[in-house]
Amino acid sequence: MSDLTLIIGNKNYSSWSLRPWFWMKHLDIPFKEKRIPLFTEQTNAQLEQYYSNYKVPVLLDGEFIVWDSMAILEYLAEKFPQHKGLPDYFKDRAMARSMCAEMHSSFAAMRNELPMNCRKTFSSIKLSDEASEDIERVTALWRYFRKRYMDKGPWLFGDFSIADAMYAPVVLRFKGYGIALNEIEQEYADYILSQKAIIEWCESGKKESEIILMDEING
Ligand SMILES: N[C@@H](CCC(=O)N[C@@H](CS)C(=O)NCC(=O)O)C(=O)O
Repeated sequence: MSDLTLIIGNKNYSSWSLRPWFWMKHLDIPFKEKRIPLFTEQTNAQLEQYYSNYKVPVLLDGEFIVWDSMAILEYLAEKFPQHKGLPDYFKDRAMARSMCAEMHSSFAAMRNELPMNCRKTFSSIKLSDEASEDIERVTALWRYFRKRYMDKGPWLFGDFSIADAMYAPVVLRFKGYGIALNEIEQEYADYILSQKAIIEWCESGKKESEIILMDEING
């Protein structure tokens, strides 16, 4: 019997929180959820106890604390080995790790200019060259891996993996800002958007009333 609690930020805005939340919901891993609205006067005091440098997401497994979305996903994959986090073959696993690491360490312009905001939809948006290059790179990655693993299943590496959880928030960014995608990437994005867990997350996000001004972009 596990005693998992996932500490998340605002569902409307917190793209990093969505990664492990999507993983757990999609795989029916039971957990409690504790939402801490970000950038309020109380946020730091509420997050201090988790040793996460005042950031979400944080996973509590009983008294045990894991922070950082990627570390949480890896922890969950090890705790529940029936839900494989990464592909079986070691070279496929290496590629999935490359892709996750790139998501974790790159795409600053895309993140800044397209903050996740489930409430907003834009038909188009003016982007810097850097953000456009980030988008091209992400879509090239999706295209490459979808083509490569197309016959194994609908996810990036055929089966659902940590890579899909890592990139799901990007799908919401692209949808929200009306980023045009080619057929293969659009098919992947639509598949993510059709997932029950993603729909549930977005519905909850839209109902939240907090406004984080720096994440509110005017088209
Ligand atoms: N690398 C961390 C980043 C976590 C992160 O920056 N979370 C944002 C929310 S999406 C946060 O907590 N921001 C609050 C702050 O920076 O004070 C992860 O993947 O979990």
